[in-house]
Amino acid sequence: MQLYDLELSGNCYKIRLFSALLSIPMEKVTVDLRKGEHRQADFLALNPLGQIPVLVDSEVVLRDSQAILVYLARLYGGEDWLPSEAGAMARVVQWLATAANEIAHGPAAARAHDLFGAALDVEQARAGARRIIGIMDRHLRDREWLELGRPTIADIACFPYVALAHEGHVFLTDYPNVVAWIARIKALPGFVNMPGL
Ligand SMILES: N[C@@H](CCC(=O)N[C@@H](CS)C(=O)NCC(=O)O)C(=O)O
Repeated sequence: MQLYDLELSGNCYKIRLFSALLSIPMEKVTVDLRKGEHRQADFLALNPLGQIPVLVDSEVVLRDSQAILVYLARLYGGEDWLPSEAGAMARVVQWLATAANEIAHGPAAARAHDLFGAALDVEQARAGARRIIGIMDRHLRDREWLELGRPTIADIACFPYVALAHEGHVFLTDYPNVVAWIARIKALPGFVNMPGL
């Protein structure tokens, strides 16, 4: 299994973290965005969107960190990380959508602006970040994990860009339940770090 990867990418880190937690062997292939390697024809053949991460598992080629988490969770995680029962699965998936929408356009976008110079409305991104992190903080007031009372891929998908929010100048001081949740994820056996965390 190959992961097309970059160390500073929070989306790639979701996959590095999950594969470390489940001890899934993975060969990493670095795609240097600054050199434009994601726009070269051989990479575009894997993902026409020109984005990392991409997972290649023999004939299976997947883009999007949430989709890759789903694949790995169902292949290696049994019923633990993404259960097959309809209600439980949907509760996890609603947070995968949150990671791809509110978190991507909030804290991840603010970080992309401040760290990599992405051209976007950073105040709008920061406002979006505070809104979704506030919603998560209220949700986590009486919960240890986002859903099902245990770690699932909902937590893995939402974790990186919330925990990296300070790199977009969004600080977690007002969100104690999110801070406690981050500490719980960092204490999971097999946890691996990324720069900035
Ligand atoms: N929805 C995708 C987003 C992936 C994404 O935005 N990747 C960034 C790096 S973190 C990228 O490849 N950016 C290069 C570009 O869009 O040109 C996911 O969750 O994997």
